[in-house]
Amino acid sequence: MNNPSRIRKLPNNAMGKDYVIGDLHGCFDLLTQLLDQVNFDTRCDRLFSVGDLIDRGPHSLRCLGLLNEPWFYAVQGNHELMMINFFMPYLVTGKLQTLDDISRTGFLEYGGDWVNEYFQADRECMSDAFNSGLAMALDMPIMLIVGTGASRFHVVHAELVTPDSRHSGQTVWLDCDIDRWVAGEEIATNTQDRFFWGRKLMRSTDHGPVQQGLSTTFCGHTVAKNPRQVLSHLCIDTGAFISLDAYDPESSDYGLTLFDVKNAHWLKATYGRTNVVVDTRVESR
Ligand SMILES: [Mn+2]
Repeated sequence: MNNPSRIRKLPNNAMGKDYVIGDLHGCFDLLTQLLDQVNFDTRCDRLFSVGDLIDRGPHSLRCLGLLNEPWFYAVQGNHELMMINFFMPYLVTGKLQTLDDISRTGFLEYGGDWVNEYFQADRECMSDAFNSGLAMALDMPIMLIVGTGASRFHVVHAELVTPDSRHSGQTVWLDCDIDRWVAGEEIATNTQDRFFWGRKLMRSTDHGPVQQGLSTTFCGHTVAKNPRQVLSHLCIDTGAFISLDAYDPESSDYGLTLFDVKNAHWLKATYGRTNVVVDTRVESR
């Protein structure tokens, strides 16, 4: 799956502000709340997403529709990847007899069952609205590089950890590695897998020494109550969909996090709470 164009480069934002949003998972209304709170200006501000727009929450297709907006930039998450793999036979043939997971991708079990609503059994296909969402998901990059020099930052779904860190002594990929991929060097499959699925950094307390040379890298994928930083990775998945869980006594500690890149502060919106929590603390390990 080598395709260097799947790393997208964007210039600095000279006009407005840049924000990064954690795993949306269909929680469109929490996003609206956050954008209202910061007076997000669609004419000059930009919103970057760490991926996983879909599954588990109530408005997956609306979240995918954000990809139509000129101010919205998202990387593919493992949930988009699972959806694409699930629908791959359909993408090839254009026909869909059932929604059974014949390729065993796990997509329906891990929150993808919302797609049932858009399955048109009589036409043996998905609805047009769904098809356009799926087409946009296919076109998402796997990494964003935003800005240059000191203001450069990256967006990736899970992590930029090297697969052979134990032997090479290099834990994370550096800006110079990423620049080589942009220039056309092949990205190995086991490297790309970690962009989508890796949890080494966020789960580990023994992550090796800090390595200079990796710009701030926003990621999601691994849930905790608040944003936290490990090496140059800043994980902002704070479990938006968990705040929907009425049976979890701690559900209101979770929510959707919006990170203001320049001012390094963040806001969290939670189902069941009317106020948006504003905070600056980022746990660092
Ligand atoms: Mn996720």
